[in-house]
Amino acid sequence: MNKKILFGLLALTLMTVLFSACRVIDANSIPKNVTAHMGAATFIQTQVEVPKGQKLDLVDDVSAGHVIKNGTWKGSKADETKEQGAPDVNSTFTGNDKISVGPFNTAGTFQLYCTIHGGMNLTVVVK
Ligand SMILES: [Cu+2]
Repeated sequence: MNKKILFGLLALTLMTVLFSACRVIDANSIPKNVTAHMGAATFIQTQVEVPKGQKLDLVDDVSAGHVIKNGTWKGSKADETKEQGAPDVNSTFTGNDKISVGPFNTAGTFQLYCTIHGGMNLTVVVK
């Protein structure tokens, strides 16, 4: 009789521990990456701020493709300079897709550009 009660208590304790261990995580509480959206031949916002250590989601909202790399358009010339501390970025978009770049682990200002579309620049400020 006593053994049965003891076993019951033990099972109850075990179940309490198990249930409290698998608490529900609200999807909205998970930090999301900062996003930079792309149109047909431009970045929708030309500057984004990324918290240090986080990634950046590049989102192609249209059917046009893009090739995003480190560097910037200076007039009609592409300057492929990669700043010190910048993550390697070389992402090919085929349209209506999303690629995460980074993480950006160094504070500073970093330039990204599209090799296909002249003047398509994005400034990433990492703080
Ligand atoms: Cu482009």
